[in-house]
Amino acid sequence: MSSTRGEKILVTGALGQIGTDLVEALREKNGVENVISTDIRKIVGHTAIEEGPFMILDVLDFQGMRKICDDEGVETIYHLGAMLSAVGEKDPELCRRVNNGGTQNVIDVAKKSGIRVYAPSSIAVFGPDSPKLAPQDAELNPTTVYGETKVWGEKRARENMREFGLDLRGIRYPGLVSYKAPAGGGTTDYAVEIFHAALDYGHYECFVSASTRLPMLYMEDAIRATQMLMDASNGALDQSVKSGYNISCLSFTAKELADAISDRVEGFSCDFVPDIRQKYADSWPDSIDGSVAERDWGWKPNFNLNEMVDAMLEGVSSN
Ligand code: VAH
Repeated sequence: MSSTRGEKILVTGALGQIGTDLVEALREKNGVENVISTDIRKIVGHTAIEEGPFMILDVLDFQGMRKICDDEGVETIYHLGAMLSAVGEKDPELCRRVNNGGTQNVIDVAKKSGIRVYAPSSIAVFGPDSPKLAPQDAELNPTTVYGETKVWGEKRARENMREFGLDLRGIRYPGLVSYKAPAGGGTTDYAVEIFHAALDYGHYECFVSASTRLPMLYMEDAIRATQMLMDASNGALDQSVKSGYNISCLSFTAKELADAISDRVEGFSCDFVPDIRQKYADSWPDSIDGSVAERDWGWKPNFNLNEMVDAMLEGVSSN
């Protein structure tokens, strides 16, 4: 890895909710020209395209991925290209093909060229049999296909780390709340949509119940956690969990979020009309034990619920 000029980085799924924020942060740290954003489609006017190098890349295109990495001298891949829980449940076979196939391609390209990898996992790895405060080391019996693919990815990463010395790191992201890009077909998308609805219409019909409590995190914290993990020395990390670190995060109910918005947006109202996504949310823990990540690489979140709501309302208003 380079020491001064910044790393040469490839980002898959760069136009999505996480990618939009992560590409900005990586370009600020490593230099715009060192961060190649890629996605399966183009979005005209997207910052990741307008402000630096972009290429079309399908994560299932192994040869195409390898060619870009060879031609550009890529040192690190941030692999974000995947299908999330709600869209994954609509087409389970495609979800497995994209999520597992994409991760396998990234692993195969990376281990051939000594490339480091960041590949996020998710709190969706936990199933209904997990304690509601999910420990780092738990039985992982997810009931969504998306969750299955994340368990598969963590396991494949561990196998390739043992057999080939691959350096792949990942965080079990909770629901992520951001304003720079729309959420992309997940169950936690309600926590993003509600802000736009509050400011545009003064009302939101929430697709999970008022009492639904989930682990959540403001995107600025998620990006900082990602960079802290990737900057940590490998020796500091627990090799048995580094492909899927739990991290301390927020835990709030849909009603608590709606109430916090109502306190700030005059006349805002929210109805709770659960749909099929309630089933996915109910299978996940309420909160996360992030003590191992705190021990290994010092992770603590900055934003509490009120600070997140203030930042989101300001960001949505100005964006
Ligand atoms: C989803 N945002 O809702 C994702 C997340 C915890 C779930 O990984 O599918």
